[in-house]
Amino acid sequence: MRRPNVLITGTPGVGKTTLGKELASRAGLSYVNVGDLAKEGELYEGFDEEYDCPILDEDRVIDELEDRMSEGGVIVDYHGCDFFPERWFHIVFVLRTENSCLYDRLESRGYTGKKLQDNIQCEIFQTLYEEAVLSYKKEIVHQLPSNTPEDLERNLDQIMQWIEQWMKDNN
Ligand code: DAT
Repeated sequence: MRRPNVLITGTPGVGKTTLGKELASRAGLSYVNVGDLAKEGELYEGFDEEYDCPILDEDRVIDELEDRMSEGGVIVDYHGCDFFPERWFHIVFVLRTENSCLYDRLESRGYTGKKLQDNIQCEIFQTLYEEAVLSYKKEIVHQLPSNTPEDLERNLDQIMQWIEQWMKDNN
């Protein structure tokens, strides 16, 4: 049976992991957190002193995932989306969170100073949404509000419906 690949992207803290894991469990799809994958496989190509974080080796991430993606049925979670092959994804969701809400989430994650401010700006400037519409066909890119537990449930229901319909149409 063919199954779709779903990309969940957005600024850190918008709720990608929370949504992605629950969606994978409800839909019976597999879940890949690209940040964790990189950490486990040390898929890095240097260190960014300014942001105090390792630099992702995008080519190795792609090599690592290629076989799984071509099988289908994978939910990918990452705060970036322009380096994945466009053909991988059948649908792209960009989660969006209001600034004050995102600020609280990132602060409680221990973000401070420049890192905190840069992530808030990233959300204000819709950086990930713009990256998504430049990288994928506009028709497959959808923004979803991710502020409250009610938003989470609504997003889960909507994506589940989309997945079920996709499976009917493609099998
Ligand atoms: P991300 O993977 O985008 O970095 P996360 O899933 O780790 O984000 O969520 C960050 C925090 O926000 C975490 O404490 C769970 C909470 N959260 C996620 N989605 C939410 C929602 N729709 N409503 C309220 N809190 C949410």
